[in-house]
Amino acid sequence: MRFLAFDLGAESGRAIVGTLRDGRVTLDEVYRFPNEPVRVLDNLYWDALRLFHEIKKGLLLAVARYGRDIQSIGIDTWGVDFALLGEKDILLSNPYHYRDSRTQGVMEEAFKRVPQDKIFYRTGIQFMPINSLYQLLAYRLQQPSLLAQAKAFLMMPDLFNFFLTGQKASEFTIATTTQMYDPRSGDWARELLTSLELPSSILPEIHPPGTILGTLLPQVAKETGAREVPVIAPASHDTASAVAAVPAQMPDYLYISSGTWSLVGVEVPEPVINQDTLRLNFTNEGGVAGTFRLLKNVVGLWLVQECRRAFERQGEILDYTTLTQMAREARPLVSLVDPDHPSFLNPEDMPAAIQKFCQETGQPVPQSKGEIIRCALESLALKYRWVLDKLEEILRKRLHVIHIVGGGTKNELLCQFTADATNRPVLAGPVEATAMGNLLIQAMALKQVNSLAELREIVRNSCELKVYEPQDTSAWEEAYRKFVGFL
Ligand code: LFR
Repeated sequence: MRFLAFDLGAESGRAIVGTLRDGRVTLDEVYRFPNEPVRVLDNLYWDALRLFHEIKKGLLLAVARYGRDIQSIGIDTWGVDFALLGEKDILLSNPYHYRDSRTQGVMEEAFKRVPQDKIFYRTGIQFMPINSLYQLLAYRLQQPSLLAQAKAFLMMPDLFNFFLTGQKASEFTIATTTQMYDPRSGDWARELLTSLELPSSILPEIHPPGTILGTLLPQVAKETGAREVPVIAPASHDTASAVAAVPAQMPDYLYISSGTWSLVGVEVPEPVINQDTLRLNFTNEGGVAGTFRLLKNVVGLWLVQECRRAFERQGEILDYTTLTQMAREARPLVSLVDPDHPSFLNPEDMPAAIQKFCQETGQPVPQSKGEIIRCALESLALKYRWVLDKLEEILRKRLHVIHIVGGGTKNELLCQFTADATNRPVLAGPVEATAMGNLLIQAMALKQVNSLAELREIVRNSCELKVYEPQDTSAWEEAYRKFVGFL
């Protein structure tokens, strides 16, 4: 059977056809398109209509290659961002990018009205200024008349599903990223929203991952040559689809979904909402098959992506392989940064921000490109170690092995650093975990896969895992002691 997945990340989107046969899934990327945010005056937006256009183009190309074989379509995207629709379902604005600066200070405004711990005990979600809750509050504080016109709130994948099917619905995993969902009641946290004077009437009904949302609208089918196939909500949050496809066989593992962000955590049967997770700012996002994802957002390869863009602006176009090679040749463990320091969220010049952090903390300032990238990669690995330590503390058990999935598995230096910094073996792969999860959850909805365990078995049968054993751990232990001083 064949399924079509759209996986939209903060840098690019892809249309991938997956074929499930004899307990294995094979992937064919039929289309890849850039997802470039657009800065207009002081704000940063997603180009939602362009993205929908690209989705239709991907559909057209998938149909051109596979014809009537495609059984269903599923979309996943990054979390937290949303669109507001007004009368006659028009977009009231281009959806804002989560790195837009208008949410600065909004979280603190929210705490004045509802205490921070109350928000956490209601939602179980970590505090990040990018959360939809604070983005929606920013609308109320800064553009109240626009918010008053809103008839519907749709998270990004929900928006595209609406454009494809005409059905307004929300999917559970993406809904949890808002910090507006109450995992205990299984509904939007309406009381919390009311306390913040936010309308909950605009929120659509929430469906579990693997729900058939509707069928492709006739006009979209006509435009693309597709059949009127079902549109299925996979785990609509990209990280949830990726975690579903972690090829783990044994319990007690840590996963890292590695891309622009590194999402570092464990799968749990229910949210862990207590003093520890509040104090350490961990999150409980929704997962597949009744699970939750207890994790932490670590600023991931964003650091390297932004350094690369800065070098490009200085006239040097370097690919990731070259940059990583330069880092490999630099001296180890000289200077370290906290990757999640607010100064790295969206700096104008990432290498300069890294240098500034080192200078202000009295460390040698990395000078060459290799030194800067090495500092970023080592600091990421040490942050993973910190998250691992804290999770073991919260769960009161040892996590024996680390699974890294996603695009970041291609960075072998970072995989090795992760093994070294954590003193745990690392199993890397698959690189396409998100697409695999998306496709196989569609297969689950169509009764071709029976359980999450079977889904993971299919992933294991469909990819090679690369093993990294820890080396040179004493130097990393020493570096870790220094690193935690910067947090
Ligand atoms: C990863 C991701 C993270 C989310 C961040 C922002 O692509 O979805 O899980 O916290 O993007 O939406």
